[in-house]
Amino acid sequence: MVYGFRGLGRFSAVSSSQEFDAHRLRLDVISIFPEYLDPLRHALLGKAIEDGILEVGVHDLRKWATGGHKAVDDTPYGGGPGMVMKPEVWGPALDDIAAGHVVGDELESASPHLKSARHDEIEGVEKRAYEVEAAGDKELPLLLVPTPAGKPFTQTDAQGWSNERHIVFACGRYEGIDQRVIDDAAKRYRVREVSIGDYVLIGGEVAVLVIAEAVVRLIPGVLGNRRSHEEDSFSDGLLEGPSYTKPRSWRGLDVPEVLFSGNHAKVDRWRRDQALLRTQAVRPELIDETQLDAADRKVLGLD
Ligand code: 6GU
Repeated sequence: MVYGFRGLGRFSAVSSSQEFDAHRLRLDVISIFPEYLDPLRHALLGKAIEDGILEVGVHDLRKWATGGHKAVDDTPYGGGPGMVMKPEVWGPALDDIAAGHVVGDELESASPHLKSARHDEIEGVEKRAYEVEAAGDKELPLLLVPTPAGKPFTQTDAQGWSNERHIVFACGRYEGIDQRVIDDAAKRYRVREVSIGDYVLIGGEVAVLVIAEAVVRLIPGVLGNRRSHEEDSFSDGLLEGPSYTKPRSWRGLDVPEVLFSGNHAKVDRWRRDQALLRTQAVRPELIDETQLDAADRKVLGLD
């Protein structure tokens, strides 16, 4: 694993508890391919880390493997192809991370300029475990288990999870994780098995990147402009229509005239029409779930 930085990175000796309280969301990810999670340090998520809104810990499952071969999987009972991830490895990993007994592997922003001294590099400072702050004490952390057999992940989930304080992702590979791990984890977590769509990935890592980005961008302060999520596709149950910028004419293609009218009501109506028509063409099933008024129905050619 090559991270720019390990240990309790952002915390200085003098202000560690203060900075700890400032973060909005702690994400821990357990995976046998921790380097797959490097993109969490980039762009929007890296900025959220830098701003102290987000903390990310990535953990190599193999650290909890025992025995000479450090095996994390075994053959399935009942036969069949593939391998199943072992409960004796996952159980202690999830126990340790729920209890905050894991130090290190925190991801820093990929941006180099804010590097401060490592907490455990400062003289006289003991390495210490991640601690759950007051607000999160009573609520169990949320355990998300990406699997194609899970409940479909939606924008509504992203909105709800953006208010969480501690989310742990358990990335399975191969044919999955022994089901008893998920059942047992319910003692220490609120557990959700989630799918990001009707197709099969090799493992949960890419799903974690998808879910983390969808969740973190909704945390107040991560995106500057509040309206930019109110108008997101799905926020009103419709897909967003087209957008345009300068120049007004490009390669013989003109920006629709209405956008220069200066009439906000007319522009809003046009945008709604475009959203309705695009949704009807691309995702007709979403129209059935949308509140339509007489003007909407007319545009769609209903009635
Ligand atoms: Cl969340 N995980 C895996 N492994 N495959 C998937 C998925 C998740 N969602 C769709 N396919």
